[in-house]
Amino acid sequence: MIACCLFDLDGVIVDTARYHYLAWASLARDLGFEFTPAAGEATKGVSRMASLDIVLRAGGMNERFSPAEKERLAAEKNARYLAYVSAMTPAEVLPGAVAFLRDVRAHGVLTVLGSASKNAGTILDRCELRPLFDAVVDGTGVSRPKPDPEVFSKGAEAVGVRPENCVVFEDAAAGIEAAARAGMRSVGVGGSPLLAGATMQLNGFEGFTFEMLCKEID
Ligand code: B16
Ligand code: MG
Repeated sequence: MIACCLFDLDGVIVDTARYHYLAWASLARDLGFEFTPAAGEATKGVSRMASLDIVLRAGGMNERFSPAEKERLAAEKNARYLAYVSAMTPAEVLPGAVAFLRDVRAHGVLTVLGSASKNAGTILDRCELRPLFDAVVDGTGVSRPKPDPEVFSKGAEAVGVRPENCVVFEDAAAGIEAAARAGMRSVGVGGSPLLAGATMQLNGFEGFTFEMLCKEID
């Protein structure tokens, strides 16, 4: 029985990955190196400070900065990211996501957001998505990043549903691992071969229904 669907945000509901990438790439350029889109893949689903380490390692300068300097660099990247995010509109919600969220809720199933992002609240507001979630757990409320299961365990607790009755929708390998460690089934969204560990795969939400989900994994 499925009683709750938990959704990652970036890469599942909205495509903010390109904004994260553009902000990291401009920071790298200021530091004197190119941060390629291929290298940017490794930052998906990963916390802000862990992403910074990935970027600095790509430029061979991870050892160069003190913790305080790293905080400043992360804040600078976030300011650049927020410049993109603050201009987002509901048109940027990924195709079929709103229809699927509504369909899930019409079946009496709870919906929860489980994101690593500290900016999730801003994105939900800009894209008018808040009314579609019964609970929101994001980077401001968790201390251990994915693949730790904390974000999804807290999400299920917030709505009082047992892990075995939860399904997680994720676009990052770290998120699929977090779901498994939380004792939940998962849907790998986006078709990446890195999501092979998910219970099922889905290219995108267009045309996908709660009934199809149940038929596939329940
Ligand atoms: P912020 P998700 C994640 O969001 C992003 O995929 C990842 O690239 C980003 O570093 C992380 O949020 C932290 O974001 O800097 O906004 O706190 O996929 O878990 O929704
Ligand atoms: Mg994601």
